[in-house]
Amino acid sequence: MSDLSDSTPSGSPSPDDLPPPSRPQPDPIAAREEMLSIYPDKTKKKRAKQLLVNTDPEKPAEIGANTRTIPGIMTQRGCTYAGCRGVVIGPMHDVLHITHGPIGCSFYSWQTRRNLARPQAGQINYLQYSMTTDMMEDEIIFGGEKKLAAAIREAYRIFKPKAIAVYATCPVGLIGDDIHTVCRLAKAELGINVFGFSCEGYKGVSQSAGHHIANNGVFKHMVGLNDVPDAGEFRINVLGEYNIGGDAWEIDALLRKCGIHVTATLSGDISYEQVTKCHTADLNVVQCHRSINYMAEMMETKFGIPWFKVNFIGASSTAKSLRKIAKYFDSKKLTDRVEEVIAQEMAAVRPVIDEVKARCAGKTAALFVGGSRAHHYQDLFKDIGMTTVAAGYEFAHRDDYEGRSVLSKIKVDADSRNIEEIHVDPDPTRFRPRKTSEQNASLAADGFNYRDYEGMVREMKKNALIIDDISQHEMEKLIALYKPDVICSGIKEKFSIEKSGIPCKQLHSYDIGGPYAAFTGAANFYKEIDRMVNTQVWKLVSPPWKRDPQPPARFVYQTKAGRAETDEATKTWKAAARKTADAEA
Ligand code: CFM
Repeated sequence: MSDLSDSTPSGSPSPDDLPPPSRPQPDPIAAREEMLSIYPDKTKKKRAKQLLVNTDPEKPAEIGANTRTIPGIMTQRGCTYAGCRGVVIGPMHDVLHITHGPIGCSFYSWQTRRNLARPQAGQINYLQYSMTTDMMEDEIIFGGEKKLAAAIREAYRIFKPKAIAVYATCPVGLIGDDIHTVCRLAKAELGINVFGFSCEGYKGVSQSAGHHIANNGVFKHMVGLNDVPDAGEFRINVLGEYNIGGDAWEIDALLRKCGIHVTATLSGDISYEQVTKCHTADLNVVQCHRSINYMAEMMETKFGIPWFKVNFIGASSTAKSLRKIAKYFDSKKLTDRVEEVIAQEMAAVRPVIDEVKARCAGKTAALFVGGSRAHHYQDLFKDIGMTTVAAGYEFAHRDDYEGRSVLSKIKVDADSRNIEEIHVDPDPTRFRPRKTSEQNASLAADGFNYRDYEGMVREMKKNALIIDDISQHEMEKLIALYKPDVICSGIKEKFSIEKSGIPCKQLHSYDIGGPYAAFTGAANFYKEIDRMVNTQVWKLVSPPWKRDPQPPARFVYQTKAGRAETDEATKTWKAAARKTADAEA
């Protein structure tokens, strides 16, 4: 049964309720084999673990995730510095962010992510600036600590911020600059909060390591500095929401309409002050589990704030999330208000769904992005009758695919051991359980779960392809074999996808679109996808490699049979090239 058929959606529709894809689908096992067939044996063995067919959604198979990308493979991933400075802390708009390193890292993290900020009156916004120590050869050879100290002083003199965060890039770790001592001394000298992050790009296998480092630093240096709670009832934090394209504003407005007060959104359009008092809230809801589950856990241990997973992407998922928050607070007033708001919002969204669904049902999508959106956005597609035939994360861990029940089984390898796990104890004076054990028991009896993330795989259709850290080669094969109606990914893949005649929706930046969160955002997304999958323009695309094909590459590692096959393909290519040349002469 589709939850969107009545006025009170309770959750996202099951993938089994979707209309069958209108185009015949390839055999997923053969498709997987074909994607893997080009790799040399060792690479193939490793990629095979990261490329699965969802044969039993109820019992997700073990997937290889959060391991190093094989050199030579074109990956979508970013670096640890990007995950720390760019993703988790970068959006804090009145913290001054200084990148300690050569100019490139700073330049490429300068307003490349659409984490919008609209500071309140009297607040300041430093996000338009890119500050760096601009390390040169001298500092690489003789050390950059003095230059960093000078940069902090200079930035303080000009801007007088409340806090300065310093980020180490690769060379800083290699030469051994001690940024933490520099920060400590600057903090004593200037009397403001100054702290550093050892988030060198190479620290982990992807930006995911940077999330963890950022969570640790924010928790150690910011959370808990201000014990004065906000006024207002039903105080929550929204964790893992970064206000891309204005999403956090949509969520905030919706919650306010319900009478729920957001103390802090970590980290979407957030001020330093909000971070310092987020431990005074009564509940943490987690939108992006991958980037911030560490913070949710640490806040629960130290301050007693429970957390659960929500999803404000998709109309039905948003309604479900609101209901769960209302259930947690156990107030008739709040529950009634939430139902009223859902009814109002759905009345506005339903006509859009009906209209769009009529044109989109049966179409297919493939999603390859980040560590949470490849999952969450499937709900938006389900709402309009579209099936996700293949999906994967860039840098998620096994729990984001298979659910948190596998957490204890995840092997700790050398790369993950590299990232500090900070030990947290209950705060001697400020630990305060938000619910009594009787209240929790009654919630549990009602089927209510805390710390609940079931992961992506359970919500995907049987036999869908799950591909972790997809390579460019696998993407090209996927396009050739599946011809999805739309692919969601990022800027690095966008143009090769579109040159293949398939529209690409960027799910990192939303291109120039958004917001897509909550009810109004969902309607925006449905309309955008309708436009993209139903336009005729993609049929007119003739990619340059069709007109001017390149000779097939012959790899040294290929087997005799494989080499013969490429030689044959080269012969065909030569003949075709000769024909074109003759025609032109
Ligand atoms: Fe979380 Fe994000 Fe994502 Fe992410 Fe990111 Fe992002 Fe993302 Mo780009 S925090 S994991 S590291 S939802 S920047 S706002 S879109 S890859 S899927």
